[in-house]
Amino acid sequence: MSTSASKKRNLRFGPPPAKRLNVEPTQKEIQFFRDEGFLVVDRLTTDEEIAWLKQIFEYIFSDDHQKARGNVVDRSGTLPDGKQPNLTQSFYPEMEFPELFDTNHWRNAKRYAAALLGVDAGRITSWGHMIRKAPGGNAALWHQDHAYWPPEFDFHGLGVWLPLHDVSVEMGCMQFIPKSHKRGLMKHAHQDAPQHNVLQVAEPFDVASAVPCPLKAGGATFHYQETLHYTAPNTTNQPRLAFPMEFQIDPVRRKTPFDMPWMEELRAATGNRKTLHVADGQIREL
Ligand SMILES: O=C(O)CCC(=O)C(=O)O
Repeated sequence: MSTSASKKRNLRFGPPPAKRLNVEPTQKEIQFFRDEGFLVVDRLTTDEEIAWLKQIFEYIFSDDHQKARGNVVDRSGTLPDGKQPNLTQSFYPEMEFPELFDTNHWRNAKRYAAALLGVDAGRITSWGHMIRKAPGGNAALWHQDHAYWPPEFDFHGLGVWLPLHDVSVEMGCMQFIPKSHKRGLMKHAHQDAPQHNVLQVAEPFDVASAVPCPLKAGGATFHYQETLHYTAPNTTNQPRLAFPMEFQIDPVRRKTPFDMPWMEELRAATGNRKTLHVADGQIREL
């Protein structure tokens, strides 16, 4: 990504801090990811950059931004009247803040993604989302990311999950089922009304094998697109702020779509049959 576009803009929170951090995976980390389907990296970005990212995050979830752009979605499911959502998500912050591509976080995550996926970095694009789990916020139930993607395409990608502070199990850090990525796409079901599009896996697996991955600020986890993962309800009195990004090669159309009845239920419930793909801030219909 070019940085010149963001330099010409009037940046609300200024450019990312100048301090550079370059990290790349060791052979041992690459092998671990391929065997187990996930990886914990203690340092992907700097404390200074985390503080800068946090300002963007808090602005995106603020009432002012919500009134102006209205793009924060409630992932808490069907709430009784008047109850405030406790799990909210905002998609594609990089479209409004392309300076997110000028960060240590993005450069390092992309370098890791290319090595872990075993593809040239030039073939990889990315998109992000931000998830705010307020105190009392729900669990993200066990799922594979691939279950959210259109059945008509093959994907090869991973998620990198960056919390904007230290994160514990009780706050909702990531947890993974080792080797679950080797099971391929598993059956999923809607946890709530299909239009809310909140999925959980609907096949047996060994939940006792789950590996919780608490992190210090600046660290991140990586998981393959078919790795089962979960975050617990936030039982602390602090909101949990996470900035996950997906790194993928271009989707490839399949001869026969995957069997994903939950996707048909979503399409029927919303009437939306478009398959949109976001790649480095550019949106296109597949
Ligand atoms: O942040 C969360 O609670 C869930 C995140 C997640 O499922 C993901 O990034 O793939």
